[in-house]
Amino acid sequence: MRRLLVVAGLLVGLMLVAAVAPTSPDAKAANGIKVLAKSGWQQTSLYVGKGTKYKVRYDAGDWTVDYRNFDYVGPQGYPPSTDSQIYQGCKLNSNWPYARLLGKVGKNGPLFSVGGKSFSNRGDVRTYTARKKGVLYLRIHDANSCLGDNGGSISVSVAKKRAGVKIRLPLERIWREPDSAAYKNHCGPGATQVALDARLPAAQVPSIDTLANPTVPHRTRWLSSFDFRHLAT
Ligand SMILES: [Ca+2]
Repeated sequence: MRRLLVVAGLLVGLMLVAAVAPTSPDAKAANGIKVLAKSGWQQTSLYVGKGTKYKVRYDAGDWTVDYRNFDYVGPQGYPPSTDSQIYQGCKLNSNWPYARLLGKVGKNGPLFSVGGKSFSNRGDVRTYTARKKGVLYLRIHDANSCLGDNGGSISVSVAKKRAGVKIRLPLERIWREPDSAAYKNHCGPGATQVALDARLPAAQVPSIDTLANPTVPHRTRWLSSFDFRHLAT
């Protein structure tokens, strides 16, 4: 009998573990945004609130601030040896090289450098926290009056991070289960909700829709260890 209870307990724990997930990765994502070298500030579809975390990923492309005289480069812009050969009168900020990918949040938001050492290879991602609310704009580092001889484009993806499910777990912070198919959650979000309901105040039990959210990772995978600490508020 005791053994049965232990097994039942493990199963319930498993369903719970397998189905509640922390935060869904991206609530909203926009892929394939093409930032043109010949245009100034270009509005993206990403609107962020103050304090919102969002990320930008370099997908493809290169550009130049002078197609007749200078190479095409990625969002990091020109290396100092090249940058120093370019007439300096078209810079928005002398600290950054030409052809650097720049961003701002809101029409009058402060400029920031997106491209750089950590944002120069395809697939590179940079994460930001918005200091104020607004739409994300992107552009090449080259003044508006100097865009005529530019060429190329940089493609990026932008995504906002969702706040996610926040619950306070009264007991364990980490649950460990055998790494076995026997512990996979076959019961679905309803069973998970029941298991959560047994150990949390009603107000903290996530809805079935939340639990069934297909963007939530680990939902159907069996757990060798699942860390709940990042769920705790
Ligand atoms: Ca130019």
